[in-house]
Amino acid sequence: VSSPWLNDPLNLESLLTEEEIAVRETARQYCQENLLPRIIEAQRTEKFNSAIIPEMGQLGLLGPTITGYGCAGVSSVAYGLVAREVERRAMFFVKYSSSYIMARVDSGYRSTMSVQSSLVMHPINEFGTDQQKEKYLPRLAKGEIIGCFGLTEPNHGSDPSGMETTAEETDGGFILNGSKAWISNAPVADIFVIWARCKWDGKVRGFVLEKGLPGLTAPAIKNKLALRASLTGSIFLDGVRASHDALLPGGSGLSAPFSCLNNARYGISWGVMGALEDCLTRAREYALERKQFKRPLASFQLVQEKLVNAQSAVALGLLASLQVGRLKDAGELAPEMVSIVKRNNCGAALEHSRSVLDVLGGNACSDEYHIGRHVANLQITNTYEGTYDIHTLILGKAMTGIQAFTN
Ligand code: TGC
Ligand code: FAD
Repeated sequence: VSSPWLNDPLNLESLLTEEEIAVRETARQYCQENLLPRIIEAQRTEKFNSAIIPEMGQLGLLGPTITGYGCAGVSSVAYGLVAREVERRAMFFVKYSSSYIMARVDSGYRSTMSVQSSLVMHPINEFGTDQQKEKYLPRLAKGEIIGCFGLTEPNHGSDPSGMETTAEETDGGFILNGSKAWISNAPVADIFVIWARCKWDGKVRGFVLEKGLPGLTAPAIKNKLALRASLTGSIFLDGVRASHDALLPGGSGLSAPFSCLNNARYGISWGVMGALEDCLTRAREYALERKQFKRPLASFQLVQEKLVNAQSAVALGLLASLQVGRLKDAGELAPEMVSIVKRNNCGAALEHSRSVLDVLGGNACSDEYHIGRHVANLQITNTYEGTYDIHTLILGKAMTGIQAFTN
């Protein structure tokens, strides 16, 4: 059973421009042809495929909202649609043997891509000098080099204001000391956007450090339970000497890294809806095929409720992200809008993927059924870029004027 309504119950498609649909189609084709065949092996072996970033670069999927420097200059909605494609199944069906299988991909691939676009290219474009932009953006856009974003530290995750990493000025530039934890792309990064507290005025600033600087190391964190298709690492800065050119001069204070998070959080709100769409499609198909008590699972009311709840969450979540994207492109974005969609969509994706996993019964245990992989990933998408609870408190503060982060 298939119909356009199943894939797009509230006709999101009718709200997209031709250009956005074209970008989405490019991403979809790439994801199905190039990412899909790689995901099971990446999940099992935790091996990062270094071809992926240049492939995405060739298609203009990196830093796509930036104008110039070889970037595509498309809308924030187009960027969101790409994030969704990278995590979701394709809407078209792939004929395989005698049945049709659904194509699907992974939050880990989206993570790799969104760090490059929102957390590395964005701060360089926003806070960098012309020289830094010319030097890094075209190569990042092509995927010739890969970047990472180091904000979180071993002792400071939800509360980056306690940051211990420092930068001090010396004759030839700066010396950085400290460490970062759980940093996507770090083990393979060519450049590191590092946020450090500057000793001369106590303010947080960003620095672009290049791989190979003495004292800079980024070991991988192995044996992760989630996001196994993307690489995550620690970063150690032991008296790293950087030249004056490393400083991103256009932003100081925590608002600089936080403004980068607005972009990435927005993209995640689309991406996780893609992952939930994949879970939903698989659970629905399974429920139609599998029989117990001489009836398809799909005929049981309790199973139908799980599917309906997940479908409604996807349909509403996508429309909310679309609206935030439109406001972003119109220059009318407030960070609280991003908190609403990041919190709502990540929370809903985790809740409903977990619920439809039950439909698989014992097969939930097999990686070939994929939903369990998404559930593990969605636990982390609900955590990084501000946990669900931290976004609750951001919104609680906005609603009441009272901050509830500390006493
Ligand atoms: P607070 O006093 O509220 O704010 C400090 C300054 O920052 C400004 N600000 C923002 N500016 C732009 N956008 C936002 N979203 C902003 N939020 C705050 C604020 O106006 C103020 O500016 P100014 O000029 O007055 O100085 O700061 P706080 O220390 O009380 O922070 C509160 C809190 C909890 C909201 C913040 O610490 C927070 O967001 N915590 C969560 C940390 C987080 O999200 N970390 C993410 C790390 S990166 C990551 O996870 C990447 S995963 C990527 C992947 O693999 O896909
Ligand atoms: P903690 O801050 O210790 O929080 C633990 C729990 O306490 C959470 O449930 C939290 O909601 C709760 N809590 C904390 N404070 C409060 C409070 N005031 N009130 C109520 N509850 C509270 N970071 C980067 O900088 N760059 C990256 O590229 C990056 N990639 C990541 C990739 C992966 C795979 C993972 C797992 C993490 C990544 N992170 C990255 C780090 C991520 O942003 C942090 O894990 C996240 O911000 C939470 O911080 P924490 O892990 O220190 O948890």
